[in-house]
Amino acid sequence: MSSKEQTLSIIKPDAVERNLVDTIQKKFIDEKLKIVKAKKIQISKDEASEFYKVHQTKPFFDRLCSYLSSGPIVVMILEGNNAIAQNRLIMGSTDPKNADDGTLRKMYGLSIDKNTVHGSDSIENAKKEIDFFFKDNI
Ligand code: IDP
Ligand code: MG
Repeated sequence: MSSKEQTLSIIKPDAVERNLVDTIQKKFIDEKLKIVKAKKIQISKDEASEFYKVHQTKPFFDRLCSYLSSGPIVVMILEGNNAIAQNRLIMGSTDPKNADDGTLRKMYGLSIDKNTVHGSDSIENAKKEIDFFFKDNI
C-alpha cells in the first residue's frame, strides 16, 4: 500500500554550516520525495523548545534546543508516497553510529546531537510540524 503524504524535514545547523544543503536536497529528489516548500531560517531557543516539546522531560532536551537554535537551518515540506517513513529511511537511525550505509546520518552525521537532519515520525506529528514552520503559508 502506498499513500501520498507530506512530512517535515529539517537540515540541521551542522549540515547547513558544512554546505550540505544542495547535496541533501538532491538525495531527497533522487529518492522520489518532492520538495514542496523550503526556507532557510534561524529560530530562537524558545521556538526550538516549543518545536521539541515532546522531548521536554529528556535529559538531552536543553542541549537539543540550544543546538537547533545555534545557526541557520533549512526547513522543508517533502511530499511523496509514504513520505514520512520514506524520509526516515533516507535519514537513518538517530545515532549516526547505528545508521545504515547510504543514509544521510551515516554519510554526514557527526554525533547523536549533530545528526544532520530531522524528520517527522507520524502523520499527526507531520501535520503539527508543517504547521509550526509554514502556518503562515510562507
Ligand atoms: P529522531 O530525530 O531520530 O526522530 P528523537 O528520538 O525524536 O530522534 O530525538 C530528537 C533528537 O534528539 C535526535 O535527532 C537527536 O539529535 C537528539 N537525541 C535523541 N536521543 C538522544 C540521546 O540519547 N542523547 C542525546 N541526544 C539525543
Ligand atoms: Mg523524532
